[in-house]
Amino acid sequence: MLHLTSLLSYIFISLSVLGQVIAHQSGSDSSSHRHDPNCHIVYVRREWRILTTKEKAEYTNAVLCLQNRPAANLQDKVARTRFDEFQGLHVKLADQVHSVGHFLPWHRYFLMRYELALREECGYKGAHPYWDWSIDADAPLPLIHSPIFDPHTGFGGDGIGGTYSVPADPKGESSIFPEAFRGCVTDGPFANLRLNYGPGKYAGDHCLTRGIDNTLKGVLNSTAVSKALSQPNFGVFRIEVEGQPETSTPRIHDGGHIAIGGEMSNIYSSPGDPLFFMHHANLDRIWRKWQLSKPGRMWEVSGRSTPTPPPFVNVTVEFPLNMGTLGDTIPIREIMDTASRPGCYTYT
Ligand SMILES: *[C@@H]1O[C@H](CO)[C@@H](O)[C@H](O)[C@H]1NC(C)=O
Ligand SMILES: *[C@@H]1O[C@H](CO)[C@@H](O)[C@H](O)[C@H]1NC(C)=O
Ligand SMILES: [Cu+2]
Repeated sequence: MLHLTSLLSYIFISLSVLGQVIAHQSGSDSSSHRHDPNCHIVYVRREWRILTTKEKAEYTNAVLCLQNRPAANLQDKVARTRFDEFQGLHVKLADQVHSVGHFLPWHRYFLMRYELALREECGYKGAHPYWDWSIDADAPLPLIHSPIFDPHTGFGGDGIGGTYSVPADPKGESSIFPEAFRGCVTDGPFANLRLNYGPGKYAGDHCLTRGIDNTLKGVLNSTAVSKALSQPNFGVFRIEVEGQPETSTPRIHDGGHIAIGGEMSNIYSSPGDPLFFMHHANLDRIWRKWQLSKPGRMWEVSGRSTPTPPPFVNVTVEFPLNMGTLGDTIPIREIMDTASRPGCYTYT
């Protein structure tokens, strides 16, 4: 009996090891990553168009719930809602979390806290979805035909011209590009959304804006994603994903922001558009795919800690991720494997 038990556990361990190896070879999440003992459930994030109409409504209803819940941090005089608090933190930290080595880790953790808020405060039961824009960029039709912009089963469509006046930004402190602000979004679940942060560093009641730009399709297509995934180390991978100003032309991160336009085009206030989280979930998926594509890449991180010189340190897995009042400060190490705590998710 003892002999049989040890034989069985030997077989079990062998199978687990085999599972890990297969996961590395295939470069994707396998079932072996879905049973991490530290997680009660490992959620599988899926592409928006795979969700049923009911699941899509459950997600957008949870976001609407967050937009209707009062702000938790009374020190924040601008935020009126929990949703505003996520946008507000991004406004405050934008100059510290872009063009740096922790760009991808910080945004991964930011999404984890958003997903947790949807779940714990708004009863959302599913995994956070993502929008794979490369599908739409590869298609011959303009981006507005994407199911993500559907007024009934998506996030609503383009901004309507003449419905919004962009504030002047003479010194460029808010990085506002007026031509990206076509107008207010007037259909879909977020048609009546009022934002209190933005645009840029401005703060005041205004509508959710967009200005869809099809000229970015070439930087969002499957060729662009393959180029990012083929980068040989984290340093060049991160820059190839993030884009300007470290690259001279847009890449998949900034390209996605500019393609949606309006609030999304702004480096400070972009999380005012709920599509921010769908776009960044897709970038996070691409990073996870790169992490699983070769042994060792799961723990690889590098790059400067501040965008402007000096002083800066080189970012390592011990570098702290500041989440303000939205979550504890934790080291990058804790978010590197999304299939373990606190993330507890994978992608399909
Ligand atoms: C993606 O866009 C680039 C630039 O326009 C183009 O060279 C490439 O062929 C496109 N790839 C696909 C799959 O359409
Ligand atoms: C950061 O790493 C680079 C490349 O390895 C090295 O040249 C540089 O001296 C490091 N900088 C600091 C501040 O540690
Ligand atoms: Cu950002």
